Amino acid sequence: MNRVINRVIKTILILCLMGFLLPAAEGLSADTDGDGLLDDWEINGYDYEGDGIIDVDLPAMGANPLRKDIFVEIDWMKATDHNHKPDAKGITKVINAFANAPVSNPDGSTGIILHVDTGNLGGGNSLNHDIDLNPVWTEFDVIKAANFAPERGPIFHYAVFAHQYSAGCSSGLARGIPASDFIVSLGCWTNQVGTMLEQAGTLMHELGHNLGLRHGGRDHVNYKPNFLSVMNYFFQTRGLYITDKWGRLDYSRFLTKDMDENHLNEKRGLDVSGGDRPIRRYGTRAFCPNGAVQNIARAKRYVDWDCDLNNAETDVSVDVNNSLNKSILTGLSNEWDNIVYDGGLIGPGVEMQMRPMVFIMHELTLEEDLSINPEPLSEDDIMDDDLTQ
Ligand SMILES: [Ca+2]
Ligand SMILES: [Ca+2]
Ligand SMILES: [Ca+2]
Ligand SMILES: [Ca+2]
Ligand SMILES: [Zn+2]
Ligand SMILES: [Zn+2]
Repeated sequence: MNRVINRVIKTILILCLMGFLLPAAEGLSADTDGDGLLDDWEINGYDYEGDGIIDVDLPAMGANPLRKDIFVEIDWMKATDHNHKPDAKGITKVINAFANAPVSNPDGSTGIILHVDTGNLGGGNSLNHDIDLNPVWTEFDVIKAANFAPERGPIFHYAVFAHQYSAGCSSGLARGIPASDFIVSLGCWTNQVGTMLEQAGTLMHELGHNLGLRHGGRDHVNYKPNFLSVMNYFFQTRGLYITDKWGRLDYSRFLTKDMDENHLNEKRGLDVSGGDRPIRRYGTRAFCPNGAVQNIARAKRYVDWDCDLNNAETDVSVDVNNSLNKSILTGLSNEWDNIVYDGGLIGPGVEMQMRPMVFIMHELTLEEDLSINPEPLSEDDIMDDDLTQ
């Protein structure tokens, strides 16, 4: 009884500190920061069965009721000669990408706190090696049932770093858009586990699908030069290009204008609403008319879209995303603003109101990755500082 009273008093105190005028009972079902995790869970912890015992101690894990938090548990397969445990540096890169997100919080801060549990929060662990998850979600669910605490369901995304699935060389798979389960499967990539950057980019790509993001922003159109995001296959395994280096992990944060492939003005480059400043150090990538990928060091102006060594033409026509037709490639507002925090099992009352989900038919394969990235990156090509804007 004392514990319950203490909890109520603590809640009231915190809600008062938060400036709430609502009665505590209403405050308890609120989600002030809009991250899908109720204020009550973030302040008191999450009580799965409603028996007064906290099952997921969110405050101890660093949750903040006034800042957006996303929790991910990762388990990984371990073989005798290789280990799919994600590189800690890659995890840090993804955490930094979310911390730098242009997303505002009720406490006046910006950014999203990404909590990745590879054992540090008591959940992540190694798994027996299975060379092929097949049928993929059937085998995934067997692993999940044995390695993921059900009381974490409304809080944590669950990820398995696996070898391969469905007898193919696909880099990963999210359960849907949005969802709360995903797989990273780089068994066909470098050393059977992928490089740090391949792992980090694919982790952020698949998590992005769980958070409602698509390959082309609002649509599924891939390889748009005006979509600077790890959701674009151009940037999944090497990150964005900025200040002459690869490796910036981000979802699109730019107000890029539409590109009309029938009428491209090379002088304008990547047109961004409000001027060049936000993209002044960014490059991009595009397909040339001969099907080769060109890397463009500075995308803000004078981009030779048709690859004829003249970058100042004002009306050229090129299928820059190699979709085999020429169309208008829609630009995007801040993709970070479109994040869906309560996809899949995340959040309260999920049985009653599961969000509609789109299934993903195809993900980046090794063959497709090699077709756009025939040469591996050297260490010199990759940035070492995450935070340089
Ligand atoms: Ca919340
Ligand atoms: Ca929060
Ligand atoms: Ca686990
Ligand atoms: Ca040209
Ligand atoms: Zn393996
Ligand atoms: Zn994808």
